[in-house]
Order: sequence, then structure tokens, then C-alpha cells
Amino acid sequence: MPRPSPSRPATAAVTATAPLTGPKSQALFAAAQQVIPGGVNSPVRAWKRVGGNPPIITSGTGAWITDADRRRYVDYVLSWGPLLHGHAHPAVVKAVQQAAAKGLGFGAPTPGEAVLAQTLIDAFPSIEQVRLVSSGTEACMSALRLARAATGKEVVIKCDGCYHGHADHLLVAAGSGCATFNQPDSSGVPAAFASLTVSVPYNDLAAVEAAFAKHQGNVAAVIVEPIAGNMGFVPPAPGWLAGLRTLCTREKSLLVIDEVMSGFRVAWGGMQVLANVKPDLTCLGKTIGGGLAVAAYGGKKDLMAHLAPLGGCYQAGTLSGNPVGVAAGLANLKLASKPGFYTSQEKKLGVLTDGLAKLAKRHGVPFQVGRIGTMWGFFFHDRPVTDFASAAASNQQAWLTFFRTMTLNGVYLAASPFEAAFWSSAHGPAEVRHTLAAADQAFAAVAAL
Ligand code: HOZ
Repeated sequence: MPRPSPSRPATAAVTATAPLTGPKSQALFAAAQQVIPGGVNSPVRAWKRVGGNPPIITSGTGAWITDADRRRYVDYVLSWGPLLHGHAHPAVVKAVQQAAAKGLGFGAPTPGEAVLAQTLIDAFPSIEQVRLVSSGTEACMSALRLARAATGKEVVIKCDGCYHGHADHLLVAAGSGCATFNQPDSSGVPAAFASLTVSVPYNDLAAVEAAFAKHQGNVAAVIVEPIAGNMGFVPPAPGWLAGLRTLCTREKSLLVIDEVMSGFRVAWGGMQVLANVKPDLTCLGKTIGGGLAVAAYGGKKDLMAHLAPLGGCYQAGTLSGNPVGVAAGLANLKLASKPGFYTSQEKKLGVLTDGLAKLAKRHGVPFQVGRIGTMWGFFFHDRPVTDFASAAASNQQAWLTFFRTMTLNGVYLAASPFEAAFWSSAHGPAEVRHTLAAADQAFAAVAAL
């Protein structure tokens, strides 16, 4: 149950200059900036887009997190997706403690790895074998190396505003922090690498077809987020994923579906099950590690046989399949495996998203909100957002005002209009009430702009 924040009134007025965080968070962040570039270990955490000074988080329980000033927030970031059951779920914590007590890692095969691999194979009809790695970046980077190894082709097609981790050749028209800080292409990436990546608008099959025509016979793969979650929340248009499947099959290229964010968030078996599309390779992460560093990529056995030690495509990692991470992932997934889990969570999340839509309407604020399973998001726009161009054309001042008011009233959202939001099974009616009360003020502030 929510408790009032000791250092903050139940409701707080927002002004353009009001500091978003308390003195302890500010002091800790100032100290971190002396020893860590930008004070953060991943750029979007710096809250640079919203004026800097992120709250320094000291603990989390269920749907709530607490910062250094003992301010409490309902959390819709949830560690950027992994925490399907909220913070410190007792079953996940217990699994971690039991595994840790037996040793933190061996860099050698352990029993749990094959159990997690089998769980992923059972959930995803397109996967026959899976390789565990430590991050979504590694999963996507390795899947594309495998695609190039298997096809002997070089070009990769991706979508503007999609983010597949920070491998050199994927930092081209990238989403997430790259979009947040208006750095879609990173410095330090050789032009030769970037030239092998072609980026096209999301949900635009004609653009994909044109890219195939331009690079006739040399496209190794199309990589796509089946729900774009790194340019805000942008669902696939009807026929988009199936169309990509058809084009890849026709062109003898591989379809790589990046379910790092959507896998086990929207359905058991991911968005590909909901869309009834079978990719050649699937990338997973986040939920499959339950909050620890576990990711994976998988596909048919003949394709995976290109990987060392069976084949010539090399990929490795000291922490790959780490037993503590695997135990956390298995516990996280077990809790989601109960029949009806995703439909019941989506229904609960619907109370929140419907409530937000109603409030926006009452305040006369153009607002788009959507959800699939436990993933959701919103834009201040008068029309549905379908790609990065329309996401970028949404009302940024309205978003910033909304974000600031929500933060000051105890709701923790991603500090970027180009990120998705998440829901957990620890969220319920009390959190929805708290969020809608904050949103009522936030929409009023937006309406007053
Ligand atoms: N790339 C993540 C958001 N889509 C951010 C990761 C982090 O900062 O932890």
C-alpha cells in the first residue's frame, strides 16, 4: 500500500524551474558526476532532457521505489522492463539468495542454463535452440553476426527510432537515449560500419521493399522491435510484421525480431505469438533475467549450428548464463507462466490507460495512449503515432510539463518521450488511484500552457 512521502506533500505544484529532486539526491548526483561521465552508467538515466538531477534510488518494493530523500514513487520504468512482478518480489529474491549461496559464477556449464533455455524454447514456437548472453546489446549484436555468417550477406535493415543496443553498426537513426539526446548516430562509429546499416521508417513496408531493391542480394537481415518501445510506445500496424516475414523469405534474408523489451511482457511467447509471425532469430533480455544481467538469442537448430564451437561464427562471455541471473530469470518467468496472467494484467493496466485517456479528454488535451500486455505508453499528439517522425512531432512541451508534474507528485516515468512504460503484477488499484490523481494535476498543467 502506498505511504505518504515524508519529505514531500501529497500533492505538489509544478513550475518550470522547480527542482525535481530533494537535496540528498542532488548532492549524491553531484558527487557521482565527479567520478562517472554525466553521473550515470547509461545516458537516459541522467534526466538531461528534463533538466538533470535524477532521484537517486535507494530501494524498491512491489510497485514503489524510494529515493535518497525518502520520496516514494509509483514506478512505471521498472528497471526498463525486467521487473514483471515489481521490485524485490519474494520468490525472485529467494531464488537469487539460494543460487548465490552456491556460488556466484563459474564460467562453466551449470544445470539452470538448460532449464532456462528450454523455458524459452517452449514459449517461443520459432526457437529450437538458444544461446544465453548478458545484455540486449549482446543479443542483437550476436544475432546479426550470426545472420551475416549464415547468409554470407552484409547489409542490415533496421527502423528509424528502433534501438537494438549500442553495437557500432546499430547506432544508426537509433531510438532510446540516442533519440532523447538527439544523437541518432554516434560519434566513434566508422562510416564503413554504418554504411552497412540501412534505416527505414517503422511500419513502412514500401520503404523496406525499396531498401531490399537498392541492396539487391546483399541484405543479411531485417531487425525490428515488434512493438517499438524506444521511440515511445508504437504498436505494429496490421500486416507490418507479417509483411516483413514475406519480404525476408522472398529475398532469402533473415528476419530478426528483437523482443528484448516485448518478450514475456506482452504474452508468453512475445509479440510474435500475438502477430502469428515466426522470425528466423529472436532476441530476448530484460524479463528473462528478472532484473539481473541475462539475455538470449535463438532460432532454428540449423541456423544456431553456425555458432562456435559448432561453427565458425564466434561469440562468448564470462557472465553468459550466470547461475544467479538464470535463477532470477526462471523465478520471474515462473510467476508469469500461470494461465491468464497476461490477459488479467492487461485488464488491470487498462483501468489506468483508460483513466488517463478520460482525464486528457476532460482537460481538452490531445493525447494518445496505448497498451499491449504489460507494455504501454503515451504521446501528446492529436493523431495516432506510427513511426519516429510522428513520435518526434508530438508536443514536447506538453510532455515535459506532464512529466515534471507527475514526478513531483510521486509517479516515476521514463525521463524521455522516446521510451515505453511498463506495468507489473505488483501494481493495482491503489497505484492506479495515486497515478490518476497525479495525472489530473498534470493534465491541468498541460491545459494551462
Ligand atoms: N536502453 C534503455 C532504455 N530503453 C535504458 C537502459 C538503462 O538506462 O538502464
